[in-house]
Amino acid sequence: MQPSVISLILGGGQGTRLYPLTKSRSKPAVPIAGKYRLVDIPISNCLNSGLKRIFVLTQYNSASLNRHIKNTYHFDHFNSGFVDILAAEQTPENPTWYQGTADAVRQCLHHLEGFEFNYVLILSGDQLYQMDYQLMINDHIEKQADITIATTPVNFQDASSFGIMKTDADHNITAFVEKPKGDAILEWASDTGEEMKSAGRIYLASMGIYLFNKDVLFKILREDLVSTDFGKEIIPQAIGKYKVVSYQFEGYWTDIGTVPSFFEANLELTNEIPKFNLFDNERNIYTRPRMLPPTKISGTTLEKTVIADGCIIMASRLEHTLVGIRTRIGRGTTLVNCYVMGNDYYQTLDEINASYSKGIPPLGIGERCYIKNAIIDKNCRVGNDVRINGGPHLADTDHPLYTVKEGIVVVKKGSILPDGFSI
Ligand code: ADQ
Ligand code: ADP
Repeated sequence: MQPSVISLILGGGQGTRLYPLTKSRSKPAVPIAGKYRLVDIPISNCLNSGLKRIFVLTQYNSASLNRHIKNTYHFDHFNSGFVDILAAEQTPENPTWYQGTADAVRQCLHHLEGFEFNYVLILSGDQLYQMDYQLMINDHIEKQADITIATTPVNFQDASSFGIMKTDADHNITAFVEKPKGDAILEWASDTGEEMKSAGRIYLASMGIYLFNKDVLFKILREDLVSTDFGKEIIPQAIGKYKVVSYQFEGYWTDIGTVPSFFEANLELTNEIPKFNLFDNERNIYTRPRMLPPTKISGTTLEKTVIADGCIIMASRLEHTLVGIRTRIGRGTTLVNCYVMGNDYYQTLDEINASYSKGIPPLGIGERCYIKNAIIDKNCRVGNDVRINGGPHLADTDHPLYTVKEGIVVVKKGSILPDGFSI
């Protein structure tokens, strides 16, 4: 019999690092790879690992997340699978929102009590990777661990963004520090093997993926009502008290919790052999089946470009660009290093003509535009002759229609950029 596991996906706090993509939606609902949502990644990993009881913990019970989960993840009557959203709720015992990752899990424990399970798998909602959690679960059982943390070797530069640990020869974690800074990192080098060492990846980082024995998790979170975070408090305090083990993962894994990392991970999918494989017979990434028509392209030169379903593309050139569902791009337009998220619906020809007559561009990107280094969120109306030239020369800004973060221009959802607009 398979071990009995409940999966909890941490869907995000305020989502400030992904702002403005999280301005009107919760983080798990942010669209990635042209047709998926962030939350589809951990959910698909769970389903592909045979784990079908999944809760998504989120602060904002946004309509689009609800709709996405409801329309996508259906299980038949013959199995006990479900994907349920647990939004932060005020109760007499908990008058506040989730104060951090551990607090989010603590506040949800009462929802788990009616289920039978032995292990709780805690996952981040903002990472891009494909992982068979069953291998981690088997390792946890074999090593008789109380807590297992998935780990990956990182270099000096990245080490300050992660929980870094040391292990003994049996992979027991002997010390853990959350996001060490500066020279303090140097003390945390580990023997990660010759291959990793030659790439400079000598620091063992937590992937923020935790497997707990049920009793241990309940005990820790109910005895200590003060700690709010796994990385800062719960994990460091558990070392020495419990058997905390490292499970080293060697595959592609990247954190996509910030605008630059999100942008880079999406555009990486346009490479000839992307590190994240969407073209896999065994490991599907699931999402909402939308029954969209095939994409139509005319007169466009395409270079390293991925185009989702239901688009109408007349552009002259798309380069290193990811185009999301239902996108319309007009003649003479060039996009370079762009992620266009697409639209939620089509306009009829009458609606498009009515838009023009009111001087409002229709949904999509107009004619003769030049757009570089940008994310265009959903349902934007970009007029003709619009010029966006993102890059390090632009200072970080938050304009009503767009933001700039580290040179990446993010046009906010539903923005209208009139003809000739320039950034
Ligand atoms: P971070 O990713 O910086 O580090 P955190 O911001 O706490 O940690 O987020 C972890 C996950 O929980 C994210 O998916 C986030 O969206 C979600 N989350 C945060 N606050 C939440 C809340 N209040 N309610 C619901 N979900 C929430 C963590 C670990 C590090 C580890 C990195 C790996 O602390 O040790 O190295 O993950 O990415
Ligand atoms: P996705 O198709 O990416 O999964 P959503 O789950 O947000 O996106 O669904 C598309 C949304 O667009 C739905 O809320 C739908 O009601 C909305 N929508 C459809 N047609 C229109 C329209 N003509 N005007 C405004 N919104 C629309």
